[in-house]
Amino acid sequence: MTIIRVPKSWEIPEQQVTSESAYFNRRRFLKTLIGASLGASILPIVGCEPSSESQQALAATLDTTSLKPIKTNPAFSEVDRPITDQQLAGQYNNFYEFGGDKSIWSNAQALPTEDWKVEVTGLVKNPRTYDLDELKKKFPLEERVYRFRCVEAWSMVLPWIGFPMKSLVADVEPTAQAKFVQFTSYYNPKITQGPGLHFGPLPWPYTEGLRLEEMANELAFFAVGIYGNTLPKQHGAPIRAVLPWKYGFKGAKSIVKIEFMEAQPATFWNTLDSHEYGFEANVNPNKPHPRWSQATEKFISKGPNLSWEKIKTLPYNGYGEYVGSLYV
Ligand SMILES: Nc1nc2c(c(=O)[nH]1)N[C@H]1C(S)=C(S)[C@@H](COP(=O)(O)O)O[C@H]1N2
Ligand SMILES: [Mo]
Repeated sequence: MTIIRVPKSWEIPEQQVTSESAYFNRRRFLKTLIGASLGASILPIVGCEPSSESQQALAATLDTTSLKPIKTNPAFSEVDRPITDQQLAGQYNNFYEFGGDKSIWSNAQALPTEDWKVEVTGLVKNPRTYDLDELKKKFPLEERVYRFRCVEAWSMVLPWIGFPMKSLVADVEPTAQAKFVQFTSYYNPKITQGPGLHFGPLPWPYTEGLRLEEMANELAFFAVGIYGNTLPKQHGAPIRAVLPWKYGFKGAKSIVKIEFMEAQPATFWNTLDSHEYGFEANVNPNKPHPRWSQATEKFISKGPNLSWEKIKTLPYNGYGEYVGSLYV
């Protein structure tokens, strides 16, 4: 007999199977269908509260090293919406190297983050490999509260800790030929299991990219922390990209390599489906995704239990004054 797994009520449901996740969670989708028809009658109703065991397990993954005291950049100390609850943000993740459903937070604990190194290479005057402590010492850390908008029309507000990408750009000095940058995420098929079900090969490792002027913009940020602590693994420890005017998939997690290039680099989602995931991927309420509108988003507003609030999506996710001039 097949074991039907009905999501516990405290688990955050997939709001819909849209294409970013559709590549991966067909099996889950099928299970959900079966669950919907059979589950209610044959399985006990699960209580409304998370089991204290999983709640504790989640809390333990969020209990990383404190980075306090940390100064908040006054230009980014708040937005027009409240900061998302830490426990919600720490369990509602996308990190497809660790699966396609919402147990990623747990699976991602297998990521080995000790002795992390980031190789900076390509068209730069000073190519070099930084270890993480060096990066943190060299570039003063600050906190920034940013809106975060996934291409699948949900959003949060997150308090990142890190440093502007432009500081690293200045340190390595791209040459005149450098026009683009590519970020590569950690990938080891022995550790990152990857999603179980997919029709074809996936273009691992996860890569993303920017134009050099985008990277040098004030907003572009490398995060090494969140909520006052070092990054939990599920958020892309120990260093990930945060680009608040772009859809969330542009923010590569667990970066091991940064390469400066002349031509536009290949990226994970763009390689899978260039029609649905453009390279630029700026948040734009007037440009629908081929299969859904981007005019509104579901803001994950309260915690620790999930509650969605439907709000209007802002051009450039509300950051037009910083980045609008890059796109005229
Ligand atoms: N390496 C890697 N980076 C990734 C992803 C991924 O699957 N792998 N998912 C992206 C997507 S689709 C989103 S919405 C954000 C989610 O970040 P969060 O889980 O910290 O909220 O990470 C982005 N970075
Ligand atoms: Mo996303």
